Amino acid sequence: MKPLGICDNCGEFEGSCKCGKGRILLDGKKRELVSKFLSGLLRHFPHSFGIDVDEEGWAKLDEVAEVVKDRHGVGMREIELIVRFDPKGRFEIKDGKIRAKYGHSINIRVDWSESTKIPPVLYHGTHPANVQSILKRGLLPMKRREVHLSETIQDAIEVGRRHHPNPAVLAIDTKRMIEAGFKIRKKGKVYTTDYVPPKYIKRIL
Ligand code: HQG
Repeated sequence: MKPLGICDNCGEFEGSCKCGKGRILLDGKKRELVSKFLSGLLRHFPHSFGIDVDEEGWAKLDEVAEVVKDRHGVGMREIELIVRFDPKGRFEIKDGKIRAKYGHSINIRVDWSESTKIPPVLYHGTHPANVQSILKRGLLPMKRREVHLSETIQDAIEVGRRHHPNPAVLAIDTKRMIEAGFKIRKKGKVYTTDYVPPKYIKRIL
């Protein structure tokens, strides 16, 4: 990941600032480390660190910042930079609170969406060994609260590469799903749903 920093002239920046006088607050490695910790904390294990999460996934930002400070030695400003420049829109900060937008395993409400404009086809990248089962049983949330879909084939390949170097890609007929009454939600750069039945799934790669 690119570094994140702040500059008196240019403000917050990713990579390098225009005037060259900016200060890096997080190098690429540290940025990724803290971002992954925040994802884990807000999606999977808030309670292990004494963090309370409300029914929509919100935690108090100052409490989260304290945990991040203890664990990684960086503060509120670094967290705000990570959230602002996150390439997938993983997090949201509002009214002194922070949440992960998607990816949860903890039991929170997921029935909200940033848009009702859903592309007619979305994609899902996975381990090739999962395809047979998916075509038989449909796409299930497995250990998470939702099924996650990508807007482009390239994004789906990247998601799938977390599971296998040469992932399978499935096309999901979201237009027909919506016509049939299924809800698709937009959260950051990602789309989510509760379940995709086999009849809306076609393997394309
Ligand atoms: C598979 C990351 C067999 C499914 C990513 C997937 C994403 C089945 C795996 C987000 C199945 C679950 C989520 C069935 C589903 N039979 N296998 N019936 N139904 N599966 O990690 O979508 O970078 O929970 O294909 O980029 O890979 O962390 O889901 O392979 O956006 O922000 O079960 O997490 O985002 O794996 O990833 P995961 P995912 P971040």
